[in-house]
Amino acid sequence: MVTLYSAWYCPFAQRAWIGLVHKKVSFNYVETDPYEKTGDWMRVSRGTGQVPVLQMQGAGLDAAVAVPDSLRVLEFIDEAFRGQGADLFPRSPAARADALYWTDFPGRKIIR
Ligand SMILES: N[C@@H](CCC(=O)N[C@@H](CS)C(=O)NCC(=O)O)C(=O)O
Repeated sequence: MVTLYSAWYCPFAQRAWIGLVHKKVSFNYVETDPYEKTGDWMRVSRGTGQVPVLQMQGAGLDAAVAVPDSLRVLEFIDEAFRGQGADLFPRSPAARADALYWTDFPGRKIIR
């Protein structure tokens, strides 16, 4: 079971959301106000208090996992659902490093 904690207006959450759709992963969408730092939310988000967070259990995983951060979510689902939907990142190490650099660029240089 896959759950995405998201906020509709958040470009980072939208990135994770688009990745799940691209990979053809079924998921529960949980609209969340990340600025309301309740105890539950801080636990779910592993202390980050930020959307997106992807929770997943079952489907061949040895343990349940909660993944905060949009880029980490994309990397995780690309690996966890390898062969399902389209690849999100290239397989070649050099092309992959380049794609990760540019995927990370907006968060580093534009939206801070
Ligand atoms: N580096 C994070 C940034 C996520 C982010 O900045 N999310 C904002 C909403 S767009 C948030 O949750 N802000 C709440 C807060 O910082 O308290 C990612 O790529 O997921």
